[in-house]
Amino acid sequence: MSTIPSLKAGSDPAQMAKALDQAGCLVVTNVCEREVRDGVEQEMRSHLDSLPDEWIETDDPDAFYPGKTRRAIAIVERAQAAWPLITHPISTALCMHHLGPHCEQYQLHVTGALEVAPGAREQVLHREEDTFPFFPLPRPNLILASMWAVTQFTAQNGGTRLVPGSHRWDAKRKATPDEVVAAEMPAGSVLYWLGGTLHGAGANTSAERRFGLILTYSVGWVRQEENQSLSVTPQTVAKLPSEIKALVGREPEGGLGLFDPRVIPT
Ligand SMILES: O=C(O)CCC(=O)C(=O)O
Repeated sequence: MSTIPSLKAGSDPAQMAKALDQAGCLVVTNVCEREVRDGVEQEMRSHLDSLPDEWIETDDPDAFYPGKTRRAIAIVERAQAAWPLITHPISTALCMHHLGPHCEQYQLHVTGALEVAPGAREQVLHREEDTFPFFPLPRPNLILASMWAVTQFTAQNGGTRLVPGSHRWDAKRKATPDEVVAAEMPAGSVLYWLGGTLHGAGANTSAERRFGLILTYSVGWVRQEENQSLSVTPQTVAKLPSEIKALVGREPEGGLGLFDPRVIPT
């Protein structure tokens, strides 16, 4: 039976990086205060609740997101409560370890609130790096993903399912049922996984909803999955702490991403 390593917030960052490297996934508990979680939920609520009913009630079996799943992106713009999580020291240390050696500046790749309601089926297993299909598996590591547990994550309520070790697999190897494990974690924990690790939301067979905040990071020289230039308004950019400004693509990556600040002041 595969397992997902789990460490407490105060653990040695080198131990966290090693565990993540080995298993391709890692849970860290006791990281996010209730106040921050409530803030994220409050700021994202109206964006989730205003999604068209037919998006939520229709379940196309081929769709990437199952029915009864609400998803709203643009977290930098919409949820200031999440800003400290974007640059949380644990995420920063893991990004520096897993992405830092391969780029000058890593960046935010996709941000979103993901709510899995009772009755949702499981999501197809996939790799974050499947959007870069041009390299054979196992691909070079280009992405680090995090999922902040705003509510608790359980095997019953749609907790993310992962396949530990699959970041090292070639394309021929398929996961067997006993290799797929649900990340079970109390609210306030964070799950990390590498861009090559197979994962997907679980089915929600419980009576409670599962609410997670996904924040992924990529090396600065690939195109971001979420177009941050169109997701963050210039008014919000002006208010951003410098570390987040760099992550939304307001810093050149080597010779890439040039701009003239007289066109749109940064
Ligand atoms: O909701 C989850 O647990 C996983 C979400 C996911 O894999 C995705 O959005 O790509």
